Parts: sequence; structure tokens; C-alpha cells
Amino acid sequence: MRILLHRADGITDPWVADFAACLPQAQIIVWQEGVPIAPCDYAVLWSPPVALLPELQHVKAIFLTGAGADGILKYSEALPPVPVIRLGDAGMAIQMAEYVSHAVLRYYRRLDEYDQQARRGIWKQLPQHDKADFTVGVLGTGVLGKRVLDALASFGFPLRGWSRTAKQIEGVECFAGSAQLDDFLRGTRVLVCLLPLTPETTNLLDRSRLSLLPQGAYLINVARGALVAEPDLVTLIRAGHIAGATLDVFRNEPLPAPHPFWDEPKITITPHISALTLRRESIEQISAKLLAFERGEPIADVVDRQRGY
Ligand code: NDP
Ligand code: OXD
Repeated sequence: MRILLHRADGITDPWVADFAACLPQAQIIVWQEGVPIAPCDYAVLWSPPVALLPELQHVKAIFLTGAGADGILKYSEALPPVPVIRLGDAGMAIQMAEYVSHAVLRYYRRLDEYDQQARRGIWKQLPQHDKADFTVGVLGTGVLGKRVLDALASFGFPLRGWSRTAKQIEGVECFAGSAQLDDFLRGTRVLVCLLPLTPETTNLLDRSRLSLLPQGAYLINVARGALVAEPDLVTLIRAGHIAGATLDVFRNEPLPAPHPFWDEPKITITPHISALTLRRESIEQISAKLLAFERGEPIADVVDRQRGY
């Protein structure tokens, strides 16, 4: 069995070693631009360069080393009609819960403001936010969104979730579909974005939708930058409607300099680290799915290419 491997960071040796341990019957071929290779049975990659696409014509399935499929589905027309299988959690959900809980608590406990005070030598207790008024709304209640909601539940925040299909999640007020989005946003004080990037969700958070959030709302985007209309977010922050944003993902990554986000003190920037791909967990999951696929068994996390996630 021949597996084509592509890593955007170029660090491939540990992947080859761990695949050899998990799938000793497989030969791992590291893709290198311009180096011809014999056809492979499977591909393991995430957001490949265009030059790699011809190598996918012979594969039986494409395994992603990430949860989001937008980086490969943008080439949909050039892909063979084979299953694309994304990661389901593989150690990312708990990282996402840590990151989002930290950001929500930082806003709720006014830690940013205390930090600014401390830098100016000010010792002053600020009024505590009312928790009943600090509803956290999670866009996307899939694998990651659900884990984030579970983590936030332990702090007692009022919770709501929005998904494409109707859901029932204990302790969470659930909304579904575009008909219920406005109501969801109107009652959300901290908006957490955990949606996949699809034609339906691109630019979902534009000026009109972000304006539905109550005055003094916060945005935490850990999904994809193109879900948010970036200039609109800056406008609403400068107008004081949005009190702050924590952004881990951007339309163009790395976030270019200059970009207005860099100069906006109410925006916290991290370089796409809210949930990192964990190599060992990912290789174990991919190997198990690949073997199940070879045996003709059903496998989880097959991307619906029509839906886009
Ligand atoms: P899932 O597929 O498990 O969940 C996606 C959720 O979004 C589902 O609840 C789905 O609804 C909902 N959804 C999709 N389209 C729509 C729509 N048009 N309207 C309303 N709801 C919609 O994905 P994951 O939770 O595993 O991952 C979510 C995203 O997080 C990834 O696609 C990726 O972009 C991002 N990500 C970011 C990382 C980072 O480090 N910043 C790391 C990993 C992932 P339904 O339940 O009805 O299907
Ligand atoms: C992912 C990501 O989709 O890291 O896995 O963004």
C-alpha cells in the first residue's frame, strides 16, 4: 500500500516514522514538487498546493490531517470522486475547549481591563459582570462546538448553540437554520464561531449580523477567517458596539502586515493555534479509518462534498 504524504510545514520525518509504526505494511511517499512519483493508493494531507492535485487522480481516498475540509474542497472540480475523510476530534476538541474557555473567562472576569490598569499602576476593583447577562452562543455545534459548550457549562454561563439541522443539547438553548440566526445573535453576549467554511457560511458575520449582537458583545473566531467580514468587524469595534474580539483565524494567513487588526487594541490575535493537529492521535485515527476502509467497513467523518463539510 502506497500513501502519499504532504505536510505544509515540511516536517515529514516524524510523520513517516509514526506511520511506519502504525501501518507497517504501508510505504509512505513524501510529496516534493517536481519529483515524479508512481501512483499512490491513499493521500494524507490537509490544504495541498495546486501542483499536488494530479497525484490524487489514482487514490482510493483522501485523509485530511485537519478537521476543516475547505482547504481541499476549494479544488473540488479537480478532485477524483473518492471519499475525503477529515479528522474527528483527534485531540483537538479539548484544546478548543481550553482556548475558548480562557477567552470567555478573560472577558467575563474583565482580566484585560485589570491588565491595562496594572500597567498604569492602578489598584481598583471593577463591578463584576452579571453572569445571567453573559450568554455564550456557539455557532456550530459539531464535534468541537459541542465540546466547547460542555466546558462552558461547568462555569454556569447561559448557553445557546446554532447549527444547520435542529439539535437538542442538555442545558443549551438550540437554534437552527437561517430562519433562527437573528434571534440567536440578538441574545448572545459572547459569540463563538466554530462553523466550517462553506459557500453558505462565507461572510456570514457581516455588519448586519454582527450588529444584531447586543451592545458590548464579544467575538471569538476559532473557525475560519472568511466567515467574518473583516472591515465590518473593525468598524463595529471602533464604534464601540463590539467590545472585543479574540481571533485565531484570518482570511489570509499569516495575517499580513499591515492589517488593521494588528493596530486594534481590542483585538487579540493568535496564529491559528486554538486546536493544533496532534501527530500521534491523528496518525492513529487515520490508520484505523484507512484499515476499516480497506475492509469495506463504514467510516466516520467522511466529508459531504455537496454540503461542504
Ligand atoms: P463539524 O462538522 O463536527 O461541525 C460543524 C457544525 O457546523 C455542525 O454543527 C453543523 O451543523 C454546523 N454548520 C455547518 N454549516 C452550517 C450552516 N450553513 N448553518 C448552520 N450551521 C452549520 O466540525 P468540527 O466541529 O469538527 O470543526 C468545525 C470547524 O472548526 C472546522 O470546519 C474548521 O474550520 C475549524 N477548526 C479550526 C481549528 C483551529 O485551530 N482554529 C482547528 C480545527 C478546526 P449540523 O450539526 O446541523 O451539521
Ligand atoms: C483544522 C485546522 O481544520 O487546524 O484542523 O484549522
